[in-house]
Amino acid sequence: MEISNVSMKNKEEEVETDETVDNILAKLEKVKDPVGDVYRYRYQGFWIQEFSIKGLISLQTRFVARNEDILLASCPKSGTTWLKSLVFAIMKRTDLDFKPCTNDNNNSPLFTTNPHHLIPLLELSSLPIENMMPRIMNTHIPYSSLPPSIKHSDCKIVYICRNPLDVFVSHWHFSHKFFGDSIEPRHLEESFDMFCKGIHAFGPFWDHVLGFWNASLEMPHKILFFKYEDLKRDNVFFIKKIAEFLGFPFSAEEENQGVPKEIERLCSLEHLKSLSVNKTGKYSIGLFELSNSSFFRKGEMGDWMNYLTPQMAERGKKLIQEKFGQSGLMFNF
Ligand code: PAP
Repeated sequence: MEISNVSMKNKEEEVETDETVDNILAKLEKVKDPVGDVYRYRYQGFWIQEFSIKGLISLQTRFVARNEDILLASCPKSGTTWLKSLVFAIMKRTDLDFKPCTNDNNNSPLFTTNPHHLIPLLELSSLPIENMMPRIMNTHIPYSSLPPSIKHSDCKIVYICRNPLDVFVSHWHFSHKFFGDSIEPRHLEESFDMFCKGIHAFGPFWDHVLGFWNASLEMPHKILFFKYEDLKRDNVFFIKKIAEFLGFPFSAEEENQGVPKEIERLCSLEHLKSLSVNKTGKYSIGLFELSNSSFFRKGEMGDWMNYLTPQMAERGKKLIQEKFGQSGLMFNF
């Protein structure tokens, strides 16, 4: 494909590359979302919006992972913001300027910066933060489409997944933030129908999750896979597990000082949500600008019960059983 030499091209030729991407898009199957003026394109087996496909193509051709890199991966609305804050706090905990600390001594950047600004979304910026050591980045790109250097280097991947029905409901609310009053009740049913057909942000959900799940079974040293629900049930246990997996375990002294507990508090939904940066700040996604507050809502397990009809829930559960039944991965309802 012409795009493969993109990094060596001059500015004029890069315009040509953009056109080539547009040519690729023009050939893809696309479906309009029931909510807002959004199209999803089927690219390499997954339903992705235009700006993310452009970012993904650019990544696949330009990005070179390093052995010490850390990649946080997820299907949107599975706990990405939480994971970003936790991994940032874990990895920066010994740096004096970044120490987690409590409100009495609030020198962690998490007090003043939204986690999405601390850890870039690769397909959006295509750039890790170079002066951050190790480089920590995040992606919603499915496992099968990751740049080869991520798969073949020693770079570590931490994947978070969540009950699919809660993911759907969380995404539904997120769409509200974008399109507000233009949403009608029938859109919930239409959106759910599409979700069940696999047409969802970086869907099919089950293919996204199973891609990383299966890879984590093959390469447990490279991919740490866990659930939002488990993280909620025992946050400190997983904070320690993540630290260990990333090669930066807590010392006995740190444990005695209660550092993992401090990180739990710092990164809790209640705490992050209460910070002025997350109440008033802005974040850009593609052509949209949204408030940082859109990333913090309820964070409850089973919130789907408040929105899905019994028929919708039944259909969802059946589908999940069908898609995940053989995998060994279970979701509780
Ligand atoms: P993203 O993929 O667009 O970055 P993501 O952070 O994965 O979004 O999902 C947002 C969900 O995580 C929201 O869930 P809800 O809609 O069911 O409430 C949000 O409330 C939840 N969330 C954000 N931060 C935290 C946190 N620190 N702890 C627990 N849940 C959180």
